[in-house]
Amino acid sequence: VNGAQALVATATQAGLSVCFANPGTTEMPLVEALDAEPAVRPVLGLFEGVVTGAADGYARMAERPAMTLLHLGPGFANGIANLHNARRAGSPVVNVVGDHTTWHRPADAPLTSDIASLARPVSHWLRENRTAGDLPGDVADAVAEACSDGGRIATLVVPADCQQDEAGAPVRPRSPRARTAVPAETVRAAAEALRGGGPGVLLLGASGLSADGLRAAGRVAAASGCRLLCGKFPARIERGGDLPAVERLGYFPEQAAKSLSGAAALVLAGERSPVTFFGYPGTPSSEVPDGVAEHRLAGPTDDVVAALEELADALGAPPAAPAAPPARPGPASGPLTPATAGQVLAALQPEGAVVVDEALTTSAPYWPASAGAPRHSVLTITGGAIGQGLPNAVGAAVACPDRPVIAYQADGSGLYTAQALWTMARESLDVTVLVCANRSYRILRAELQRSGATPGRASQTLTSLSDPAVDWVALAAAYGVPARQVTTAEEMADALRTGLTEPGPHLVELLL
Ligand SMILES: Cc1ncc(C[n+]2csc(CCOP(=O)(O)OP(=O)(O)O)c2C)c(N)n1
Ligand SMILES: [Mg+2]
Repeated sequence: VNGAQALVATATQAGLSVCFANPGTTEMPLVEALDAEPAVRPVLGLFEGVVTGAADGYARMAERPAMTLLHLGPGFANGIANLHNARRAGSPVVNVVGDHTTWHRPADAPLTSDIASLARPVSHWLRENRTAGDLPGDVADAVAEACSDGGRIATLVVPADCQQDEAGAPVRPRSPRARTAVPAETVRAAAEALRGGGPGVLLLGASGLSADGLRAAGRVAAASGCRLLCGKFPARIERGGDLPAVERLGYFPEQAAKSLSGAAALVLAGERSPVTFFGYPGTPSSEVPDGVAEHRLAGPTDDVVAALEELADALGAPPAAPAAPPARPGPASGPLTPATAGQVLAALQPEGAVVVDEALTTSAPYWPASAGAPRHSVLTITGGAIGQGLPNAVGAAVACPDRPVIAYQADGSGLYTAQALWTMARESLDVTVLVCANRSYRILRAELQRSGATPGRASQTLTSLSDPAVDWVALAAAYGVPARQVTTAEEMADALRTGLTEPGPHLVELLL
């Protein structure tokens, strides 16, 4: 077997079954090796941001890594923004980056670059493979690293000759490091803090937002009276049905302050201590109000679920009881606004839906409206690098072929990685894309307004998406996705029902 065949066999044995790819000449031996391995599904992305964002969405839903296949430094660089989101999400991802044949590097051919320097900031683990003989072991290490601590980004650079040369046999899977157990005294301290008398807040993140984590958190809330919150942009949260409802920390500093005000104790369970999204003059970075005692029960890479269960036990909480779901909104009518659009989606999303929320300024009213929807998962833009939504939806649909995926998608952000629509069509993915066409970078206008600036020509030009307006129906059609534009809540409901009923991808342009 050559290096490429040993790489694919080693990865397959370790449980990888999907390769999101945009290959070039230096990856051709790997493409040939995939030809001979039916257990791995090859999925083409037409831009590397689609490839890496799909791997992130896949990892969040499958809870195991996909492989990405990327072309040298420039190909990797195109995928960095969504690897940044994946790193922030704690998603397991195995990047395989082809490089020039080792003896060709000194020739400084056009595609030569410093791949390691590009990869390091978004990779928890990075290795440059040197020989075909090392390759199976390097791959086994990469997969184990990606699966460690709940999820990490592992990047392996593989020269073309190492893919072609004779390698040894594939290597058996290596054990990942488990999430770190939380010490008993840390649990005791958190219990003490929540028992302390004043109102408590339990701020949940990472695996604390899984169904098991939420049920344990519900027990903690029942025993202590604390409120349940999650961070601004959770990687994945289970919601709806009989799960305890969780408030989401507000985006702007004053909204976050409101969420946390009045708390006597703040216990972090899988979430970092909250900070403002940007540095606003006169506003401290930390969002923890003065006088609130902060306790870290568990960090994102810890075993948050076990820590929450132990905390509930320490508080003497009874076993988890199903929460009474809040009311689900009825149908909306009239013009489309963030409120009516969110209401329509919350009213119609089916049981088991995966909602990828990159709707930015349109999505706020959707969150409370959907608390009473049937059980579903929500994925959000963890690292703030826009262009995550459509690729995440691709990956989620590949990971969960039996669940409907709904991409609630802001228009400007959607245009960063619109090529993902083609992959949805190519792979017949069951995704309904709801594009929130406000035809502007609306959030940037809000930020400009907050800063007190008087908008001038540049502010207008650099935040407008009209003139010409993007024709999403034509754009979707060009990528092979049937689409429709709607202007009222009733039309949106009709188009959403069609998208959810018919197989394959659909796009609905919501004219807001
Ligand atoms: C990779 C990247 N580039 C640029 C930005 C800056 N940015 C943040 S939001 C935004 C525009 C968002 O507009 P849209 O997606 O239409 O959402 P809306 O604000 O209209 O709801 C931009 C350009 C970013 N966050 N990430
Ligand atoms: Mg917009």
